[in-house]
Amino acid sequence: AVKVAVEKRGALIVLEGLDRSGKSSQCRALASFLRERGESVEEWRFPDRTTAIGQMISSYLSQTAELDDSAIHLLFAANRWEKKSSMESTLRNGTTLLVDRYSYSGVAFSAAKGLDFQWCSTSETALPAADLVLFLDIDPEVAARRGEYGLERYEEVDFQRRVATYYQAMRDSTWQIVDANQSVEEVQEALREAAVSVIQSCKSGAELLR
Ligand code: DGP
Ligand code: NA
Ligand code: NA
Repeated sequence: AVKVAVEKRGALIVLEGLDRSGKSSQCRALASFLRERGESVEEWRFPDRTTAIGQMISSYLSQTAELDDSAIHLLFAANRWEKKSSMESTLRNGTTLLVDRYSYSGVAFSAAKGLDFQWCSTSETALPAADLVLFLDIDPEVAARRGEYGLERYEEVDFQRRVATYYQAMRDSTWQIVDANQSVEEVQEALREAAVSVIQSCKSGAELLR
């Protein structure tokens, strides 16, 4: 591990996991908890379906549009790139970003379709780096039994299993693996501890271990 000195700023905290791992509701609960502690926090999510690119992605996901695998990969990436400067200025202003999915989804979901892993990673290079990745680890079979599964593209057990193997390949020291088979409260508790600690490090400009 190398030490990286950081300027004082908000933390970039990413939540990742398979579909129906509980990310979105955990993200919301974590944001409220942090705000109650007086932290400045924004909740973001990718894909951001509100932009022009995001609307194309949304049609693709709801299966009303077909797109070449590489083309949709690049659109997902572009949807992150179009937010790059806004992410950077928010973090510089001392606000923490809680982001529901990021580049790791970009690589894992596209590689699971059979696209080259390295090629998939290239479009993510030089986007702001996450300070902490909270990975909600759930068995694809368990996730599949949760509500609404199967309505969107990708929500299929064998595919999700492949996504999980690519997630596994990207784990590094910024990752915290949280067992998402635990109760909602236990999962939240684990997320809170990790988030508070990384926010503190970023705020103080302390050296982060990488
Ligand atoms: P969500 O809005 O979090 O339910 O995500 C929508 C779906 O899109 C979900 O199955 C994960 C997938 N996804 C998210 N980001 C990317 C990406 O960058 N590339 C690809 N191929 N799929 C993604
Ligand atoms: Na989904
Ligand atoms: Na979600």
